[in-house]
Amino acid sequence: MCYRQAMALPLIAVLNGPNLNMLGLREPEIYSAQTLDDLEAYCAEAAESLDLAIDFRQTNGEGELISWVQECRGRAAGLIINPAGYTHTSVALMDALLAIDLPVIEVHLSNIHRRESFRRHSYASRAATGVICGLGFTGYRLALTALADIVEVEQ
Ligand code: CA2
Repeated sequence: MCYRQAMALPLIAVLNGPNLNMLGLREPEIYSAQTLDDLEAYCAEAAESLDLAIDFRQTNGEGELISWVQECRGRAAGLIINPAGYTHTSVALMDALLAIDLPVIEVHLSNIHRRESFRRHSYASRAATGVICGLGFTGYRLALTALADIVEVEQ
């Protein structure tokens, strides 16, 4: 066993907000023809290649999403979040993200700047270290890559 394997891998929480459980079932031209399970498998494979562990979750509830963000404190090394519709509405989620003192990458499957004007504003972005949008599943892999770099520098 190599030295790296003997150590606990940094944990990255990958949190997904409302309606992302519908991935692959509707609007494939905007989001993806692949499902949320496919996205989880894609992230797990990317994380393994980067020596990261992930905790991948989806919820339709704002309160549950906020509780999961709070749980990251002291548990995770970083957070990837696609807040979905709460991106554009939730001051409470923004406050939770600001409070955890962790690197946060905000990811959107679609390019929120090419769509309706209400999607251009993100409360979550005020708390994000970085934002990736419009690249589909690839955005999650890029977010994991960025966090692998950030976490390594912090160690
Ligand atoms: O592009 C993204 O990832 C979004 O966060 C997705 C949200 C949307 O409200 C944001 O503006 C951008 C919507 C998630 C809904 O996902 C669905 C997937 C398939 C079918 C229906 C909804």
